[in-house]
Amino acid sequence: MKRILTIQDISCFGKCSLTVALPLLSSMGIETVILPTAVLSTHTLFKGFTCKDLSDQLKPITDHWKQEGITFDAIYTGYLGTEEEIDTVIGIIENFRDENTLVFVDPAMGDNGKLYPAFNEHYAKKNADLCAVADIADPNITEASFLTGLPYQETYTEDYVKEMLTALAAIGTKTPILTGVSLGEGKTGAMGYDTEKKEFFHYQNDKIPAAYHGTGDIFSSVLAGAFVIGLDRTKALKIAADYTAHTIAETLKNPENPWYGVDFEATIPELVESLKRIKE
Ligand code: PXL
Repeated sequence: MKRILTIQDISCFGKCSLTVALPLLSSMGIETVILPTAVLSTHTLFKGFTCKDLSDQLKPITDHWKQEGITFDAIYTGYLGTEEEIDTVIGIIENFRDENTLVFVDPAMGDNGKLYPAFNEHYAKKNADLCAVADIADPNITEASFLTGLPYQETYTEDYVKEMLTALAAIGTKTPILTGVSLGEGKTGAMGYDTEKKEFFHYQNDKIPAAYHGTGDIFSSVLAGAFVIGLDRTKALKIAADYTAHTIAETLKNPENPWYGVDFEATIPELVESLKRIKE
């Protein structure tokens, strides 16, 4: 069984980061080791959230793993808290990576042209150091614009997306994948750039007219998992994008329609089924 380490916060309530990554990766048949960077009462889009930073625990925990000889097929990072923490996480990656380790970075820090409340531009720029050591990094357009310094655009051409991907590659990411990319009316999906083969690739499905919090974490968790189990990039993008779209559609049917996160629990059986089909 493949083993992944995921490093992100625990938002106790709110369906994001570790409370999403752990069940999704486990359901994909991957042993999932967690390293919580902080414990928050809710994610930061609620007012008055509490936050206990766990940065000082990261080194003792990972030192213990080293002593035990624990290794990982992949390391997947998500929402982190501070610039110092980014440096600590880069150190952990360097300490545990070998030539076969897949390093997947979701530089989760903003959406819709804005940073999340806990962050400033300096923190955003610091995330470029983390993307520089990534095999795959999957920012949305907002995050990519803070990482590269290119202007954020709500409406854009395919050339803009390619320029953004080229700028992300220049930071050092081997395969940047830009998420939330629409390449046509009523469509959404992702586009990536393979720096080794010098090839762009993309996947689009129908856009569902609804926006929920936490969908980025769902997409990243399934995409990271898909790469870990060895799917090629076309299948990996398809399964992550289709699962996210399907989950949003199911959430829309829920009369309570929670704004704070999607009903990914309801769609896990379909994820497992579609994984079986796509592997055949
Ligand atoms: O979904 C990304 C995320 C993860 N963790 C925390 C957040 C957010 C987005 O707001 O606040 C704590």
